[in-house]
Amino acid sequence: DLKGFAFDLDGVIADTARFHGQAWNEVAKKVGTEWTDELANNLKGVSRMDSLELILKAGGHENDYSQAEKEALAEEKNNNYLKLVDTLTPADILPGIKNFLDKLKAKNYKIALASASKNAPKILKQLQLTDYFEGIVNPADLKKGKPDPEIYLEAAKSIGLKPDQVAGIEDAQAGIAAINAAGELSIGIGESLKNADIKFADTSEMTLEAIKERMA
Ligand code: B16
Ligand code: MG
Repeated sequence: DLKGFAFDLDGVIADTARFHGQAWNEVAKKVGTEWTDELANNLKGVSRMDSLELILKAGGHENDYSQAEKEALAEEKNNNYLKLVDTLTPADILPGIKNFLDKLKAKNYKIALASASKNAPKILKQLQLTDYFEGIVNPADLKKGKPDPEIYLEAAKSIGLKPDQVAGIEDAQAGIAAINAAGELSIGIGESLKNADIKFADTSEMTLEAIKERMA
């Protein structure tokens, strides 16, 4: 029986991907990697340092920077990203998400956050959504990122549920893989996602009724 939901943040709750993109684009320019839509897409759900590695690799620069230089680049990206995050308000919550959270709360579903972002608590606060979440996984505690199931297993644990009682909601392919590997019901936002148990074109179409209908 479905008793809880684990939410990804970037791409599900708010469109912070455009801010990540803007901030990484600056880094890409600096290291001499061409910025493409494909590269931007591959960074979804991927941790900060792994994202930097992908950007360096895309331009053939993976051996050009020391660990300290990489950390400085990641910090610079994060500082630029945080300036953009500061502008977020509740008006930036993606369509339908507030209603969906209200509905889940009213029906006593447990709600957890399974975001790879170390900035997730700050973003939830700016969107005024913090109180909906009974469990928030701290990505700093994880050994492996998405597509590893760890973050979704921890999300279920954080709300006291077994994986088969939880549905995970994701916009990234690595996230869907993580949910499936955790043994949870996978809900994908985006028609191009593969292997999602249930898919919606965008967040506005995701309702509890539609999910139940498609589970039956
Ligand atoms: P930070 P999600 C992910 O969030 C983003 O999709 C990804 O692009 C980002 O690199 C990652 O968080 C880490 O974010 O630098 O803020 O720690 O989709 O898992 O909610
Ligand atoms: Mg995401």
